[in-house]
Amino acid sequence: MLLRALIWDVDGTLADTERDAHRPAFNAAFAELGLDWEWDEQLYGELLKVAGGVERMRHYARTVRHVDLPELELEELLRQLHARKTVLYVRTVASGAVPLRPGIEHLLRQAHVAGLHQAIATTTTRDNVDALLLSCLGPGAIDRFRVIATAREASAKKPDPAVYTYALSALGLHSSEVLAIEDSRNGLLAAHAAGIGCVVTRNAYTARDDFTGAVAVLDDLRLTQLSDLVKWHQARLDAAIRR
Ligand code: XBP
Ligand code: MG
Repeated sequence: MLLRALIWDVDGTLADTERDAHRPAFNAAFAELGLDWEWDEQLYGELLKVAGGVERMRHYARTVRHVDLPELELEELLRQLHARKTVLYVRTVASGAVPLRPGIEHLLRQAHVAGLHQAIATTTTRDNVDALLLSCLGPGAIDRFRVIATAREASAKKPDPAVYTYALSALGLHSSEVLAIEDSRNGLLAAHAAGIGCVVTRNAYTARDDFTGAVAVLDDLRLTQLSDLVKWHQARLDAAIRR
């Protein structure tokens, strides 16, 4: 099967958003709502094992801070915190503070020139994706992606495959015609559970994750060409046929 589309993860893959954009936005929202919660860089790295901002805060509240609010009250607090955190995150990204990771822009361009479809599959919030694409790639960038699948389209977060199965059906493609690009074990597991091969571009938070089964594991994509992605995709399909 020919490679017909690339499906990009966002946080940690397109840009290093977590430590210096999501994390401070969570902390600022906590402070604004009068909470004494604060996530330092190390703690945040541990909390990243829980995908999804609301889910991450819920996990922290219940299992680290032992918050014993009734469920409805906690959910309302989390809703308010997350709405505010999203506003603060979008503001940071819109200021231009978060660049794309090395190699991303040229791969996006090569894929576009080669006629591949581009899609996004992320657990983050749609406003965050729009802000990042606009800030890093300019007006019109959003239209370069045929499908943008976010927490809005798939409420079950990675490693659940829901966001990938949504992206596949919106693209109208089979899993053997696409390649995912991810930075984390949760992302890799989500892609695999949807039957999709996955290239991993690690970052400081995910460098020690277990990426068994990835078609390639790299520290960044600065030296990666579209021809490499095509080659890895084909090698995966050939290996599947031999099995
Ligand atoms: C990363 C996530 C998100 C972000 C925070 O998603 O798990 O939860 O950390 O964003 P991905 P929200 O790697 O799939 O892009 O607060 O909007 O959830
Ligand atoms: Mg990610």
